[in-house]
Amino acid sequence: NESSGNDGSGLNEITGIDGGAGVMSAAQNAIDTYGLDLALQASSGAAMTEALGNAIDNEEPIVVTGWTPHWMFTTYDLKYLDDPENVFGEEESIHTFTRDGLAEDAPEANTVLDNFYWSEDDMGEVMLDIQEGTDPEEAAAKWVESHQDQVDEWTDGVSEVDGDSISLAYVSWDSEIASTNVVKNVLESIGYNVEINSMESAFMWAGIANGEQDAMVAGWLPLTHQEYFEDYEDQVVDLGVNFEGAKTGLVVPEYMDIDSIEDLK
Ligand code: PBE
Repeated sequence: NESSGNDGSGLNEITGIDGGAGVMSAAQNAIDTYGLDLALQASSGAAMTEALGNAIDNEEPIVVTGWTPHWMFTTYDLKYLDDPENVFGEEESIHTFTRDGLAEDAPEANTVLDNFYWSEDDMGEVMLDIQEGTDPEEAAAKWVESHQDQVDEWTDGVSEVDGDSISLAYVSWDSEIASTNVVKNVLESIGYNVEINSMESAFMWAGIANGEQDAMVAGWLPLTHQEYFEDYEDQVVDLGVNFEGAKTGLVVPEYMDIDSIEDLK
């Protein structure tokens, strides 16, 4: 019967995302640390959520590399598996980074990037809208329009520019699609010509470090992007936290009869 594997016994893989994601290194660590007989399957954020949706439709067992903020916790009944060995770390923050020199070259953008800060509800609103089919640019515009007071604080005292170019690097994770599009919209509202460039995690970090990209709002610290951060620490500018209370881990549907990563052994 279909649900017989919901104690985890029938599982042979962890459904992962893109290989460069920090949560993938952490998942591999979990496999090693807990001695799990599971293969870590790389794919993409979109393929992972599709597999999750399909499994839930059939009440089948599945374990995915998950993170918060993410719309999947709004759409589905899910739980993080306990992580007694603390492989996935504690709550994290998302930081904004720029290339060296952006503050001098584009002080107006730098101020907005520095001021950018929002909550789980804020990001959740944009993510869910995109998930329900709204184009990311349009979802961002809608959010900005309905949170004008908050956005005004990010642009407070900033003068307009005349079509100066700025590039934002990001990875196509649902959370970062949302944040990057919102920041793009706000920078455009003060006159910037903004290009957003989707790429793999390693290129995002390297692009900021070598100055090919101006900024990103997708640095997960202290753990998820620790290795990237250590590689590039001296070549990037950390503008600080734009989101608090982020988290990563192994996630399963609520109907599964397991509560801990140890139960996957
Ligand atoms: N994530 C979402 C990323 C950071 C943002 C958790 C998938 C990662 O694992 O690198």
